[in-house]
Amino acid sequence: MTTSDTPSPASTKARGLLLGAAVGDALGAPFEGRHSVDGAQLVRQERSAEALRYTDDTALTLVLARHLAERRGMVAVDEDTLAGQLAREWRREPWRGYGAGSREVFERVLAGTPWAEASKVSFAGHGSYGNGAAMRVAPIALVSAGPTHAAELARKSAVVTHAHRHGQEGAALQACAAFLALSSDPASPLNREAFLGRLGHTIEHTEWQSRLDQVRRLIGTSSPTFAASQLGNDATAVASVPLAVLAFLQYPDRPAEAIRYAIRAGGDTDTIASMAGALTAARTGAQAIPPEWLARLESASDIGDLADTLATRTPSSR
Ligand code: R7I
Ligand code: MG
Ligand code: MG
Repeated sequence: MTTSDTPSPASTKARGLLLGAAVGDALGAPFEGRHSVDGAQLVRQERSAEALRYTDDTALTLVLARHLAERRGMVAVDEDTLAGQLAREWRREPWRGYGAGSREVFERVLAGTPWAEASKVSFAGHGSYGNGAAMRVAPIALVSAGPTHAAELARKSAVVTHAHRHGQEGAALQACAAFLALSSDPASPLNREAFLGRLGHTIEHTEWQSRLDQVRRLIGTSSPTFAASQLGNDATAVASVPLAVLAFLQYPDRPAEAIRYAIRAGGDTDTIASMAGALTAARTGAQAIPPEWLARLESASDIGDLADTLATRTPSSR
């Protein structure tokens, strides 16, 4: 906050990024795993007076955000420290709906196995290509000097749990997208073509390039369920991060609509809505998130304070 208590633009955007992630996660959580979600079900969830509880997506996003906030003046991501912090968060609140592969990694890390070994044990020894590294990565954008740097830091933060290349590339794509969203000017229309071009330039893997081409073709009229049928909507990185990017590109100036689009697509609703919410509200700022959602969100005030701390952090050079 500034001295006059008016949030600075950087604070408003940082708050948007973290609160957008948390509120998307919490709104999407009850629908995780559904084939699709109809409008009436979503309206009931939106109008309920119940508290919005977040899941593992936000719990680990906050761990990474605190990790970055603590490391002012140091290398932005320290893998050994981060692996322990993530694992301890799982042990503190294991009921938040963690993926099986991540649970296995955390158990081993807490038992003393180095993360480089622990992260390779699951899935027949090649490690996870789940979306667990992408779902937590958005705060990296707040300390990055540019989109390539965001992707590099994202891969460093991902490798401690996701040894498979696709798990890491998913995180790199989401972090790069978050950086671009955060640094875009909400007063001017988003240049979607330039946005996708920059993502494609940073994430070079051919599988991801073809997903970005599909996203480009789906922008416009495609319904959430059709988009999910083309891009996937499950808990793997390659079949979830592109759909979140599409939700953002459909509604870059309306976080609530981007979150609704992601949830209506079904599948991994908490995670895809969380990633879409982080991107959209990083561009617009937190004031564009419906205040009645934030009023119901668990720990919203603490999340906002953490965002303020990160907003004052200058980009890391490493
Ligand atoms: O990546 P991860 O932490 O999962 C995050 C998801 C989000 O939806 C959260 O909301 C939470 O519900 O979990 O956990 P992993 O178990 O490593 O990966 C997620 C899922 O991706 C796995 O449960 C598998 O279904 C799938 N998956 C794989 N399937 C086959 N082979 C990930 N890696 C593989 C693989 O190598
Ligand atoms: Mg979850
Ligand atoms: Mg999920």
